[in-house]
Amino acid sequence: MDFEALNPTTLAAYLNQVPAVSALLGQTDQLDIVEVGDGNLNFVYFVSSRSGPEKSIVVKQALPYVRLVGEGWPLTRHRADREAAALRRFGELCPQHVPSVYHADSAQSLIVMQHLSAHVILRKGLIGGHIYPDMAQHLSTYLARTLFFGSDLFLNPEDKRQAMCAAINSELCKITEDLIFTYPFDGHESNVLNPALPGSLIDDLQRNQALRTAAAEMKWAFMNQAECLLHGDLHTGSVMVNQQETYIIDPEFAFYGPMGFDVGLLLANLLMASFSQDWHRRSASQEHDSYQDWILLQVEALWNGFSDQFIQLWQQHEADTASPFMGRDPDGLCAQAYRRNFMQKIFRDSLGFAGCEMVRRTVGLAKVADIAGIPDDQARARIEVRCLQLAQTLLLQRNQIRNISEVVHMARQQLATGADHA
Ligand code: SR1
Ligand code: MG
Repeated sequence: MDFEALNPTTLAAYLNQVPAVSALLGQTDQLDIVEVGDGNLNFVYFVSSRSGPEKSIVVKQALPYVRLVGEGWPLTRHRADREAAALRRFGELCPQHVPSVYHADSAQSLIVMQHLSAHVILRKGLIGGHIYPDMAQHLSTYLARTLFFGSDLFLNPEDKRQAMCAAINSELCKITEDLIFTYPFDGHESNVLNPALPGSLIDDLQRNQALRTAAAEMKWAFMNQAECLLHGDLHTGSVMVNQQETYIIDPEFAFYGPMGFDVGLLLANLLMASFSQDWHRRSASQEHDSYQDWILLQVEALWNGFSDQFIQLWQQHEADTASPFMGRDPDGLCAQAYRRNFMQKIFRDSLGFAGCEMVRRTVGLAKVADIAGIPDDQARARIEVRCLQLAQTLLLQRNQIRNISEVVHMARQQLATGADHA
């Protein structure tokens, strides 16, 4: 069957032919199908059986363009293959935090997967002021397992090179190179600026040599540090949660890149979520100070949990195989020093990537609902200023900042004093 952009009617006919779907939903000619996608790229359908609505699946289809912009921004459907492969790989490495894939059809650029019907998008949950007690721990486990087991610290290097070639995702990497690392800093016409943002801050993004250099260094790292298979777009809109569980969805940007990119995007989106509570607190007329700080505590817990688990996996693997990455090391002290430096490098990269993500979500094309959803330009600008100031600090001081507590301390300082420009 040639590629066809499906709609609820044609999708029902299609799903009727898929044995894996029949096995899950039973009588598949009685389906309720609703398009629910609110992402920037693809179309997403919830599909349930009319006779048993508790039986449901998600269908995601990539069309040959960017949904956010329409047919004026063509994009091949290759990303659906990348996403299906990444979901399967991450599902092997961390099944408790990755939705199951039931069926993938490369010709239709379509994936049928587990419907997380009892979960919400983390970004929405955070905007709503909800606490998820295990979320940071779950995310750190996902990061530690996918990043460690996907790297040369664990894989046979030949296998890793082969996997890397198979995972090339050039078009989507180019989107990231442009939208995160280039356009926000060069005043590109696709940027979207809040008119209430002070011009001096925007000028600084374009003219501050140290800042531009730092952003270019992060772009270079993104393009050249093929350390392991990444999710590639790990913001809080790519996470689904409830009080007990956490799932990581939407890895269509997956590619072999620097570990700190996945970590940094999550850190940045949590920091922006915390800053945005200035408004959500006010608009809801609630006292949310401790909630704002709860999010900052998740920033700390996420990094510390990731770092501890990554090192544990590494030590355990080397103990099990008696084959240390660096070669024989009788008292283990050299390996210990190497591990310390290795984690420090991921930390610095994470801060640099977090800074770029915070800049692009503030001045670039693709926003975050936590902040973009604030209707009052002045109130939004006060939060955007904080984002830009912290982002600059992270980019410029990433090699001096010693630990995640310092980052959280800086964020708290921003919350106390940082909005004077707006
Ligand atoms: C046109 S795509 C814009 C953004 O949406 C995706 O979720 C990625 O974050 C990308 O940068
Ligand atoms: Mg996405």
